[in-house]
Amino acid sequence: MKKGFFLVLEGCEGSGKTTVGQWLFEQLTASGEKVFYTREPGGKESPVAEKIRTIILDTQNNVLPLTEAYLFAASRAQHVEEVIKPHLAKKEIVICDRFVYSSYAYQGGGRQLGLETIKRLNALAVGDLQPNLVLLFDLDPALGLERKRSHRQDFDRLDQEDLLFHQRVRNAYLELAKENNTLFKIVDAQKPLAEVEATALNYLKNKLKEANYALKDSSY
Ligand code: Z5A
Repeated sequence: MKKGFFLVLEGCEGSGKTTVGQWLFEQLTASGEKVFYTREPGGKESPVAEKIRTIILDTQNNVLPLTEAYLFAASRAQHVEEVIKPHLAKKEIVICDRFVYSSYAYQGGGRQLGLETIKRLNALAVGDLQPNLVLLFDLDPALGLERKRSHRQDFDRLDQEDLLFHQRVRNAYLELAKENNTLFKIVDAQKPLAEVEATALNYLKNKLKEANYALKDSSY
């Protein structure tokens, strides 16, 4: 059973979720909370999941859509059991940069394998693990790709997809958020970074309270 607090960050390329996630990690850690930061595909403390990540993202690999979906799910199955659940059992706040909703949006929407197929394929990998909160950093993919290109030279297999693919991903995310509006909170990622961070922190604080999570610093 989950005892900690499970926060998931989702969004299209360059939406800023990693930047904001790291900032949230620092804020919480500075106020004395025990926080664990990880990401998918792969995951901190999971060599097997990391090996699967390299297969998925390698631009030299011709990975077919269904194979790709299984690889993401396989990496997740390892990450959930080996990393996420044990940290939650220690009552920590787990921040996960991408989770199963990325598969719903990228493989279900982007690759057009369909949401139901991807849900079925991930059911065993995720089991009964449910996040307390999903922050969706929403941004026009054209802008996100531009942000990414201005800061990085290396692009993985999925980054290299065309704009239409990324627009399908965004639409799938927005549809998920609409259907699960108590779990998802949408953050406008086009706003200046300080504003995005403040909005994300505010949503997180409210959910921590709602979940009766025992914060070390009760004034937080
Ligand atoms: N994938 C999948 O298909 N299915 C799955 O199930 C899973 C993943 C789990 C993983 O790539 C790829 O796998 C990903 C989805 C797919 N692929 N694509 N395409 P990754 O792990 O290497 O990286 P990522 O998760 O895609 O991260 P990202 O999109 O590259 O970045 P981000 O976390 O969204 O953004 P960032 O790095 O925090 O920010 C990007 C830049 O923008 C950076 O220079 C910031 O300083 C800047 N930034 C951030 N916020 C702002 C604001 N508000 N204003 C201006 N500039 C900003």
